[in-house]
Amino acid sequence: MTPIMDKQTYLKEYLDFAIKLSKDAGVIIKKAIDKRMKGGQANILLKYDNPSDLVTETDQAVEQFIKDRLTNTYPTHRFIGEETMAAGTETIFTSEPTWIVDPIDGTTNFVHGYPFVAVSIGLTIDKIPVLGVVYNPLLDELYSAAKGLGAFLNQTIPLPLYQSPLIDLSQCLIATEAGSDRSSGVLDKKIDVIHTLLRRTGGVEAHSIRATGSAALNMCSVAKGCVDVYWEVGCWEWDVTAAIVILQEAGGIVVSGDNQRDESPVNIFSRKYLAIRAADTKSSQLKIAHQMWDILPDIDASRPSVPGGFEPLV
Ligand code: 2AM
Ligand code: CA
Repeated sequence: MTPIMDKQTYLKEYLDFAIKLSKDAGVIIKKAIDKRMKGGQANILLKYDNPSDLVTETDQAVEQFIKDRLTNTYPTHRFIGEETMAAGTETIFTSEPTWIVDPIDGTTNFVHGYPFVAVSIGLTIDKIPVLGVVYNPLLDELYSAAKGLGAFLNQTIPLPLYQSPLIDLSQCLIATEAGSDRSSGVLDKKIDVIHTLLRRTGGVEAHSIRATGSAALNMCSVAKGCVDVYWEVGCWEWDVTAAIVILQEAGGIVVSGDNQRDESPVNIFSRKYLAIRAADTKSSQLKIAHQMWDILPDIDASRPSVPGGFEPLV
């Protein structure tokens, strides 16, 4: 970054770089899936010895590929990545430009060939998410955004695709996930929420529930406007940072997915996310958030502390 460049010019440079990087990473992911679907092995490992939390050698290879290119191109920038953290590196968050990367979001889908798999590349500057690229190489769908530059599908189609008033939670299509923490203290509460959302008697009787298996792609569906609400507890900053920028640039909001009723933009490290699609008024988005908060329980999703702390988005 040269000092004479204005903010939007260097964001555009970073965005072009991240789009190219996501596509090159997508080629590796696609090749690995094609090989697997022809009988090849995925070499599945269990993360943290958890049979519901899978990682493959492709996750690790793609993260290394992305990290190497980032380090070569922007040696002063910082990096937070899922597999790097899983290997024991401490997450340190500073005001420096920080790339937050999930090489494969939707690893369980990758293992099964279910086509909701994405590489997710986000960037924070001054601790604020400012850029996001989410690329699904199986469906060849690329979502991208940078702060102030808008959000796009496949670089040319402005998001959201669909827009209509947000009326009431009962008229919403809501994405959520089982997640990889299957302890009863977590899973039972999530299932209770889904039951309340669907149930007629004493419940919300919302239009329905969806789950793609990828936090990034769930949030991009909200950015598209084909899903109204996405709630998840348990995923991580690399699953959502890129998609948060895409959704915000598409007119949506992301607030905390716990029951504290905090209307400010979510802490990316909180592991609890509630995303609401674009609507004609902010108050209609907040109405839906409060309707969700009315039914959300307190679910434990603790994490190691993040040195450097967190400052809210603006
Ligand atoms: P992954 O495919 O990179 O593991 C599914 O709920 C989505 O959340 C996926 O995006 C998955 O990412 C992510 N995820 C990772 N760990 C999770 C956890 N402990 N609970 C819930 N979701 C998690
Ligand atoms: Ca992942």
